[in-house]
Amino acid sequence: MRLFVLACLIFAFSLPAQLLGTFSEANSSAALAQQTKSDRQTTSSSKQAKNKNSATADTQGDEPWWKHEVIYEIYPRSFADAKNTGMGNIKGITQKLDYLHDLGVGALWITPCFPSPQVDFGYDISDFCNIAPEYGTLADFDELVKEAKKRNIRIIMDFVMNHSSDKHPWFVESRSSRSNPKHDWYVWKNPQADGGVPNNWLALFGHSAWQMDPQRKQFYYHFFYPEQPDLNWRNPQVQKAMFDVARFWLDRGCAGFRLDAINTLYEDPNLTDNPVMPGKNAYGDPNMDDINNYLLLPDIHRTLKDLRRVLDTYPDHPVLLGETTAEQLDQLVSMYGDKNDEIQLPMNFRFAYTNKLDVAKFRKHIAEIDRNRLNGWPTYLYSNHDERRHYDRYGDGVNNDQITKMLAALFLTLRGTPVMYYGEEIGMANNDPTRIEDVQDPIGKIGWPLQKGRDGERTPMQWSAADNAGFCKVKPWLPVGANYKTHNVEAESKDPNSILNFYKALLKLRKSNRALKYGEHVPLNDNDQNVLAYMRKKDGDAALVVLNMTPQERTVSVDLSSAGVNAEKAEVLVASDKRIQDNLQLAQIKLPPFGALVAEPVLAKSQRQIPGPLGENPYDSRLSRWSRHISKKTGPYASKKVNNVMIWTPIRKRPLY
Ligand SMILES: [Ca+2]
Repeated sequence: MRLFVLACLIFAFSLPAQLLGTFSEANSSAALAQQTKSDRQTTSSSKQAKNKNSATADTQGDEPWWKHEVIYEIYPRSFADAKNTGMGNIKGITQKLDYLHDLGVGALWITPCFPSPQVDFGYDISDFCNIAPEYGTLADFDELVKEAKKRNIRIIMDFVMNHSSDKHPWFVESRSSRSNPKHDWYVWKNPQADGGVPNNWLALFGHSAWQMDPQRKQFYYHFFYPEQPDLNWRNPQVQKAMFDVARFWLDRGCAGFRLDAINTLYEDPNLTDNPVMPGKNAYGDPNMDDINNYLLLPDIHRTLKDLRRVLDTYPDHPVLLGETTAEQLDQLVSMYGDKNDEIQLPMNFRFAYTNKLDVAKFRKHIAEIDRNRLNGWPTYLYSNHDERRHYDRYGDGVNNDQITKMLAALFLTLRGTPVMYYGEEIGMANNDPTRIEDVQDPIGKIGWPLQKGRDGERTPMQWSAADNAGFCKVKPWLPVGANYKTHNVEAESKDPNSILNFYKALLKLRKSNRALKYGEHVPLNDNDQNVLAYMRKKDGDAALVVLNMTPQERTVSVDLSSAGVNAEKAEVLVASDKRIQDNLQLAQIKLPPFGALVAEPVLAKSQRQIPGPLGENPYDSRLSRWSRHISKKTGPYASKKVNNVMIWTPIRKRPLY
């Protein structure tokens, strides 16, 4: 996705008058833009235009796309319904590509839309190489890839490696006898002497992880539902068959995979019992430490390296985005691979699990992953189809919009790749069922009322204030969120202060601003428990981010000199609130409650520009006007009289450090 703000064409016929000023008042494009700005929007656009120009000169343009594009997760059942069936489909996504392009995201991760009995809403797959009829056809998928590519948007598919549906032909064959060619494609074990289950392992969705098959008179293992038998990854034929699945989608133009539940791929071959902990879980089972079947066994790294080698044979840097819910930092970091040869983007769930605006905690999470021992690229997210929407998780019920904006400013300005969840850009809230009979998600049915399931975060995208939020005209598969009248794409597109337009401004800025794109992360004000501040800096450019995580107005002082930046002022790049004024004094930045500011530190006006060598007169006598051509090539000029002769010099911006 490459949505650039139009560059400001400032070299109009008024330019000569500007150039005839004194040396120190010579005009750079930024200065001209400053003179014409009338409001925050103008400031933002001008700065982005300036930054776009500097991005043009990037020398790091060969970096893989996934370092700089934002990934947007789509739950296809709920995103867009092109057929008015009450549930979303592939054609619906294609129809919304212009919206996604305008938003500024660069890749779509689409959760499973493969043929499936829908026991686990698509994560029980009965054909890995097809599209489910309710979502469309392979032709629809090809059309989506083609149309997305036109808009510089890539498609990432969900890859469920751990298991298939029990209706998949592989499992049907495997369970048919103990001697068929696929008898060892799943994890089969004999009962214990008393007929009991092989060990005490529990399924994530409740009760024993072992299911007796009456035909084979053996148990098969399932980490999730019994309808989702685990594949046996110790069988090389399984690996080959699954890597062929990966090639199938890569050959169709898929830009990579999100690896579902990758931690569950291998189990302890000795079937060691898990330690039992005190108390019971939401399903009434004993609490357990799943160390022997939810463990990053060494085998996983061999498989991931092999998979990465498959991807690396394709052009344009296909990516692996991992559902890596490791509790220990080092487990997470290990997923990059010891030579960065496994998952490029292991998702860091620490933001998703932080439900408090705790400045110290955020600071710690960022530092840990930003300086990880393998120098792996950080990946951040707040919400997804399994996690409650962060609009509610962090919201205080009063300032949810401001809090959502502030959190957006955080993960869209960090060094790393953010993964958005559809609808977060308009402030969609959870809409949890209130009666068990309304629950669609099976875990909500099993675990009610302690576990209400994941329906609440999977409600239809809110496109407008029309019935069913403009998603469809029939009853949608889940009721739309309660705030759809105010929080929808149509309404927020028209409101310059909406969450949506704030996301758009940040998404544009992070592409064009060199410091945000390439800069190192420099934490600031380490002891502040109320305001999170940091800087991104790169080769003379810097961007400052200041986030008020409290409901009180805060005034902070930011000293950049320890990071080698001597600026005393800053200009707003993007701000969450109109009350945040430009021309900021770094010693006294005032932020409203939950205010968010992204600013560019600037030198004092008299220090901003330095003269270059004596230059030619940019006045083009052949054209009898000030040549835009020359000015564009050489930059702005300044003039001064020496011995009554006008001398012209190109000027350039003095680096901040
Ligand atoms: Ca497994």
